[in-house]
Amino acid sequence: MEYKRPFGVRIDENGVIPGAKKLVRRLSDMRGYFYDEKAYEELLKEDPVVYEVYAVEQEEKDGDLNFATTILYPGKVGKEFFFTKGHFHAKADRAEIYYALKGKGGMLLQTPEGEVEWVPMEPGTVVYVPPYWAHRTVNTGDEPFIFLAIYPADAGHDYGSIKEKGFAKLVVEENGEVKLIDNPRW
Ligand code: M6P
Ligand code: ZN
Repeated sequence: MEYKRPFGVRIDENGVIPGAKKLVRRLSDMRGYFYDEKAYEELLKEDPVVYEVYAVEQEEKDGDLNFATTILYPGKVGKEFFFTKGHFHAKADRAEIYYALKGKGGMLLQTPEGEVEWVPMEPGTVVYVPPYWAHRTVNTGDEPFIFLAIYPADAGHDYGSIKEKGFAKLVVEENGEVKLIDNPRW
């Protein structure tokens, strides 16, 4: 049998994994995701980077694992905090683990029926994403929110329904506080 080789990598202080595949998501890559369309068009003139992902991925085989860091920048569209697109897994029963490294934020999770959970995250927080739950991370602070995710190599991403309707809750700032409010579009 031909064995794959083990390795170790060090995540640097900015959340970068050396040698990993880099993905950049700008605001223009997220049309339709934020509630306040006017604020979206306004900020689009600057088209800021919303987040970057450094992924170390294996072939999509049962039993193997991928891992990735995400650097989610601070910012808001209107009163809604910057977030990652969010997804179900293409193989919906695949779970995932997140480990917060830097900054402040949280995870929005949602079942296919629209039941929502919010899990606050700070450095050291481990979040268990159970099978079947869609997941999106949100930066509620004013510095980059950086975390590591570990997920089955065959999990895949299913963006479909989240892209259309979003999550049932929006994470917003109101009077200087972080609040979860109903998504009027849901
Ligand atoms: C984490 C993992 C990745 C995911 C990334 C960005 O690093 O869950 O699989 O791609 O976050 O999230 P999204 O794909 O929803 O934009
Ligand atoms: Zn995932």
